[in-house]
Order: sequence, then structure tokens, then C-alpha cells
Amino acid sequence: MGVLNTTPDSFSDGGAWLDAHAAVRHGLALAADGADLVDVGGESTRPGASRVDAEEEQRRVLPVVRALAAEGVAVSVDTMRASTAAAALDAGAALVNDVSGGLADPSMSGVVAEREAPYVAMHWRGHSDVMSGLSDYDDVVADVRDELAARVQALLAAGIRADRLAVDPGLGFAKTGEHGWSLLAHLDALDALGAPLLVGASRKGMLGALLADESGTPRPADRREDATTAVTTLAAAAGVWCVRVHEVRPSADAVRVVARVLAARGCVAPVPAGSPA
Ligand code: PMM
Repeated sequence: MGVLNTTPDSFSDGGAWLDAHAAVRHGLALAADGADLVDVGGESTRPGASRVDAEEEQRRVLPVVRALAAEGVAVSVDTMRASTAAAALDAGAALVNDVSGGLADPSMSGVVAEREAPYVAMHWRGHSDVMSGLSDYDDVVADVRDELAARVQALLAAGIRADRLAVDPGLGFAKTGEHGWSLLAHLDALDALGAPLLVGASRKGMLGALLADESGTPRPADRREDATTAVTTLAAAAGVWCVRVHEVRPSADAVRVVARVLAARGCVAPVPAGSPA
């Protein structure tokens, strides 16, 4: 999944794809680089970000979704709003990626269920302006697993089909870097959820902190690509269904290497059965 943020303020590509024509060109480039999905978002979720209204979100994403879908690109829409999800599905989106897992908008699960749309439910505890204060866990792996399990139950009860659902531990969302590394180390614990897994570590702060210089200054976001590819390699080897990345080609190559090694080991492809997209 290639990231296409049509926002002025996302942490790594904010402002780069505000113009719809530039965004569409970049989406086509992500697809050409090997993205199976291009994830179009119009609302930044970086820590501290405040919300944009539905009208502005849709003004940013819908022309881009429509144009990419018309070019045959499989598009996901990164939104917490049911109205934006519905409009994006009408515009040709193939999947809804909801960082709130249905918690931010009570109408989301109904819209997704009615459309039978593939849906990614991420682990989430609150909006970006408050999430840094919501990172208390007894055991982050067990707590995230259990909170996601509760979401899965609620989403299935709302009528979303099990074979349309994927889950995501939500690295960087109400989580410290330490929490992120624990989750990456124990992705297998999330297998209990019975849903394909998506991981979004691309260029995130946990990588910047890991790669900080001697003075403790985090490595800038645009120089975290090799670390992102390393996470993709580990995720693919752990059987993760999808990684959400800004730079697609290195991750697509890494996935092919892992698949080839697993094939040589006599394993089938590392993609779990029942992938929702
Ligand atoms: N991270 C961001 C945005 N959307 N969606 C999912 N499913 N998982 C993520 O980890 C995720 C997401 C924030 O990163 P960005 O500002 O680079 O888009």
C-alpha cells in the first residue's frame, strides 16, 4: 500500500501532493512502483494534528480517488468519516482504511457493511490532539490484541463480513516507540484476531529515534527509507498481509525476496488466505 496524503501537514509528505494533478501523478507512480493499493488521505493524523471538516477532507481526496480509480489503480481511502468513506466508494475506492477502527464515527461500520467494502480497522484510542496522553498499557501486546479483538467483534456484529476485514496495530497512535518495537516483535500475537494484518511503520518516529545521531537528534523522516524496508522485510517474513509505505519500490522488492525465500523453503506465498482486497 503506497501512501498518498493530500494534506498540508502530514509528518513526512505534508504539502507535497496538495495539488490534485500532482497527487494523481504520484499515485500513478506508486502503482507503477508495485503498490497493490494507493491509500489516499485528506486528514493528517500526525501527533497533535487537529481535525479538518468533512467538506475539506472530501475536496482533497475525492478528485484524486476518482482519477486514480479511472486509471485502473486500486485505491483505498484513509478516513475516519463515514460520509467520506461512502463518497470515496462512490468515486471508485476499493477499500476503506480507518485509523479509528470505527470508533471515531458511529456510522462507519454501517456504511462499510452495506457496501460490503474491504475495511482496515486500526488500533486507536483517541484523536491525534489527545493521543499522546492515552499511551498507558499494562502489556502493550496483550492490550492492543484485546482492544482490537473487541473492535473486530463490534464490526462483525455491525454486519461487516469477516472476509472483508483486516486489522492494524496502529504504530505511533497512542503508542511510544518502545510500544511500537514490542508490537513489531510480537506480530504473531495478533494472529489470534483471525484477520489479515496491515503494518504502517513507514518513516515513523520510532525509526527516527532508533537512528538518532550522537546528539540524540532523530534521523529526518526522508532518511528513514532503509529502516522502513527492514521493517517490511520482517513484516513479510511474519506473514503480514500488507505494509503501508511512502516509498513503494524497496518494500515491493523486499516482499518479493521474502516470498522467494519462503518458496525455496517449500512454503507457499506468505500472504494469508482471505485477504480482503
Ligand atoms: N498511519 C498513518 C496514517 N494512516 N493507516 C493505517 N492503517 N496504519 C497506519 O499506521 C497509518 C494509517 C500516519 O502516517 P502518515 O502521516 O505517513 O500517513
